[in-house]
Amino acid sequence: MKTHYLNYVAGLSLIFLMASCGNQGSETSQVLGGSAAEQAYVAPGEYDEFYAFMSGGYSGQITAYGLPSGRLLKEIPVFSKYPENGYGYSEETKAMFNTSYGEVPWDDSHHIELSQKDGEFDGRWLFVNGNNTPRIARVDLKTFETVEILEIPDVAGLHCAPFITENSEYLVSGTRFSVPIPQKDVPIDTYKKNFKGLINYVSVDPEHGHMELAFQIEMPGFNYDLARNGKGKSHGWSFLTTYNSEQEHSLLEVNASQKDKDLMAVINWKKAEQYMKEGKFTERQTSYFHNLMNEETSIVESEEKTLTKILDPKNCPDMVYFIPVPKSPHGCDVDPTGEYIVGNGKLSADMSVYSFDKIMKAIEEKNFDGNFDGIPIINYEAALDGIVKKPGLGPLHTEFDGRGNAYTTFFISSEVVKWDVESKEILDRQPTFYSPGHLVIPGGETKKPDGKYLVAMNKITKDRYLPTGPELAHSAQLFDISGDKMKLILDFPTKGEPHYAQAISADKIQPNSVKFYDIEQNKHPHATLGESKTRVERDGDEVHVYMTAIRSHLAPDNIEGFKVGDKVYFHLTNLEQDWDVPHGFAIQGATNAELLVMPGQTRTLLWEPKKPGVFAFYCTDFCSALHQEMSGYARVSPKGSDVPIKWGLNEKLRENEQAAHDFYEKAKQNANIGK
Ligand code: K7E
Ligand code: CUA
Repeated sequence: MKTHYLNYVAGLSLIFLMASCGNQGSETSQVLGGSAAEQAYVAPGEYDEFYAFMSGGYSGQITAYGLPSGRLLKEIPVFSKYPENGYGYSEETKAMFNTSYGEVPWDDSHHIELSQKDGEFDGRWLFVNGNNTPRIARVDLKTFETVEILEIPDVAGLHCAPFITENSEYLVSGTRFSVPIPQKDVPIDTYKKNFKGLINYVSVDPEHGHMELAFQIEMPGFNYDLARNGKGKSHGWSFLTTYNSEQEHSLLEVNASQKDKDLMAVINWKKAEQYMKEGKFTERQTSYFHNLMNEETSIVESEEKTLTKILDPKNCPDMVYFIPVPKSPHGCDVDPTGEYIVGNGKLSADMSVYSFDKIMKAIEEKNFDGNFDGIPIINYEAALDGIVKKPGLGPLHTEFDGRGNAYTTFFISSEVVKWDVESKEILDRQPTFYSPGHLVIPGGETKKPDGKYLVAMNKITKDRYLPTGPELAHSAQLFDISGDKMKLILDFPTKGEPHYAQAISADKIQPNSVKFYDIEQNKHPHATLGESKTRVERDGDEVHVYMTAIRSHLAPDNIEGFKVGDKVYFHLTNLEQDWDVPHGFAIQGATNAELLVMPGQTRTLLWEPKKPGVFAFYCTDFCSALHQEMSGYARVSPKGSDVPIKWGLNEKLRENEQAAHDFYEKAKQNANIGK
């Protein structure tokens, strides 16, 4: 969000600084009476009504909160490696970070999109963008795990992403920075001649959710900022705000704010589909990665793709239009009926609301004001439904309550403003503390919002929480919007910097939540499906340890014969078939991470012993009363030593599978060991 901040001209920044330093804390303590606290109170043992999924901004991750309590339920790692559970460090998940730039272990994520069916959330998947290395990720909401990441080629900064269509047909995105396409070594001041934009359509497989780059539309070299797709009557259309129609390449905060209006791109994607079918595209060689978790093995498979299909508006009439929007727009939001499209100009005093019917009529009547690179510019007045006059300063994002009202955040004047979509009349305004970016109403961008709560995600929190050094907690503020006036009922800190969030009724997710992975379905090639199959195998310098975990021991727990310079792969299978019994694995000298293995799952940690000795390993998750006993030893001998590979658990160390088998057969008879 600092980028937004920098975009404001100096004068407005000053206003903003003054506004946010005011001592407004005392005001809220009055507002927050006992009844407000009660509204956000979820008693111990009770569940929240909604899940809220917040992007982590520069953390690259997603966090899941309960609403209305604001309780943090989970951090879901997506674009950044996560040593807490080994995501991105385990051999199975490393490939999730493959890109055309090599391994990229972090990113900046802004926009969450839940999958939709008929314009409503269906609770199946969660999509989020990677901003810096342009990518879109998919999280499976049955497991809250990132299962797929698709890179988008030839774009720079995938901020404008991933916006979903009403049946999850496509995720629409646009390039934030225009660049030479294909990339080439040219002087930066040849921007106008050489730099181009792309709008990307990624299809989503309706059954499995798999993403595929369907086509890209070549666009003028602007900055594509945010988008929404039509719904209901406007289904089949996309609306994208852009800035820098000046096509400047330096000091954008001044140079990209010269014109009174920028342009909103309006795309008829059904038409684009038709042109694709007719073969009106060109193909270009490129490079991008598609990383997908194989559901059977639970291993990420990574594939480099080399071809993309491009539609050029010049060869595809009636597919792309522009509409003038107020200066330096940000959010672009479509109301639940699909009729109204709100364009927020950050530097404009007013907000423009467009009518889909009027846009269609203007197109039909060719009511255009010239064109940009051959793309018709629809007459502003002809497309306009009305203007929200003087709503506040620095409008960013708008959501809807399904009762005909819109709610817009104002970054500079630090408030949420409620207004009537049809009459454009302002109905209420409530201060936020301070400088909100996005806001979210559960289902607030769908056809059926659940207009009970609103969460404003704030950028500045001075004086709201105990200090935590130079960086203060980011903050969300929960409003009750069920009445005429919005009512602030809760502050809660957030992780990273949330940009967008989406919230969904818990009953769409809770019943499908997976309790454990079925071990019978575990097709991991290094899975160990039973303690009797545990073993250690050497293959040159590589050693594979087929290890299992069940309360409260790791098997084998004594291993000898490792040598300095070996690459040791610990393939740990968690044999539990019970809810919430992960086992962990850590070994001294490991320089990557620890593992957290879910019940029924197999995960692999690479350990490269550097010196001789005996090293302890243990379970890192306090899994039972005897968790502290869940440990073992690995003996490392010098390079070139002839100490043989041997392993065991409560037995004389053995060297081969037959010995293992015999041991466990006997053990079973004695019923000492379960599996
Ligand atoms: Cu307004 Cu990146 Cu959607 Cu930040 S963005 S707030
Ligand atoms: Cu398993 Cu602690």
